Amino acid sequence: MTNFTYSEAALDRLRASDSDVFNALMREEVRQSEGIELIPSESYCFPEVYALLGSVFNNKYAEGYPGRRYYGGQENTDAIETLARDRAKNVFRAEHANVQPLSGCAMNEAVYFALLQPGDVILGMDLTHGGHLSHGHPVTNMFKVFKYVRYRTEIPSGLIDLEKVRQIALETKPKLIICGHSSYPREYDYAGFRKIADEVGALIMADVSHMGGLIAGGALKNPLDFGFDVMTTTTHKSLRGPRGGIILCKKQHASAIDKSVFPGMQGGPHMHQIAAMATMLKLAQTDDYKAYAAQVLTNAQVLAQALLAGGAHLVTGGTENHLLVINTATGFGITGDIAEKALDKVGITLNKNVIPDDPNPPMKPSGIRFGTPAATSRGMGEGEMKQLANIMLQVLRAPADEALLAKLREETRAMCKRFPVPGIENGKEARK
Ligand code: DSN
Repeated sequence: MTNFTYSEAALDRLRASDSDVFNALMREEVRQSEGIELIPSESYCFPEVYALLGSVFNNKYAEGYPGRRYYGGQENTDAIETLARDRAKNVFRAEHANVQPLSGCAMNEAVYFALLQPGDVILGMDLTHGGHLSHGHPVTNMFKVFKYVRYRTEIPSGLIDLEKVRQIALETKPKLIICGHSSYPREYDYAGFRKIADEVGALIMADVSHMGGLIAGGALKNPLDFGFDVMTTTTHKSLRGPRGGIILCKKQHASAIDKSVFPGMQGGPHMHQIAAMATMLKLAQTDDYKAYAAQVLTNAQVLAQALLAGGAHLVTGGTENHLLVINTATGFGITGDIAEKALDKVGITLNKNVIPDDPNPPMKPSGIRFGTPAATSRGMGEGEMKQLANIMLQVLRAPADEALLAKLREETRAMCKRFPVPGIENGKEARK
């Protein structure tokens, strides 16, 4: 075995002791290698990340923060957490960084509890218009604690009307306003949101989980440059790191944020995750990374133009970031679930998605959502995006044509062979 992702000895042990899980792992490597990943919140982590996630840092308890821990033996954990915090501050031009959140929802919840009291009003984007679950959806636990109010996008433009956001803020007097989304294909007007927050005396936070890597690479605007109080980002999406979250904030919020994460929300931090974050944040400062971030946006533009030319109806008419939402119901007469399944058959993975004011239910919505970080991180460029759009259009026009789908599956497989997934280049061949 010459694969880079896991140590050979550990893998041999796994094969011997649990062939069920070993085989699932091998199948997943093949699935990821031979298909084109377009889920916009996914990407392929740097190979170095696998090395650290599979490392002895997994074994260490480290409650507390560098220099103030509750257990001994912290000389190396202190070193990596300090590196991760300093690099995060440097990459995002932040006054303070907390790198301990285990993942996205816990990260945002820690911010709410740090800055607010139960019952306070939070203004965030409606999930059915592109917002995120952790910004106050009624099914979440946070909905029982805080009072969430929502802004929406306009129909038919699909864009946020800032004056409407201002009116909601004036009426509801939020203590915190959130910019952030999971399916809004446009840049936010951070300066405009900051002005509204100032007018109503609210704190302002941006959850840039989808775009963290694009901000780090200088391809998109950084909310912290607009005086935001807090910015959160997960680390496993466009950033290409381990699963996890980072909270960046002004110095005045540092102590409240740190206490809210530990001991408020969590116990022992996942030090293997933090080690991998530290390395990811070093790699995020390279010229290669800047080129990757710029290419993610270029690829999204090329994909958008080719799909528009082929008759696709894009929500907002295009994209300014890494993601696209297509109304498949109006453009192709099929719901998003049918599109998702047909595309899956040709090796293109994306997700069905509601469109703003969707007349259809979430499991049979009117659209699909997809993006370019993963394909870009394996080296695909403009030519591949045009080819991809062409394949997608054929599938969307004839989702039940099994012979066509089988032919297109071979085309995507051939394309994937030319662009190995970082870190599992030799996986399949090596283990035959
Ligand atoms: N599940 C992620 C997304 O797809 O947007 C966010 O948590």
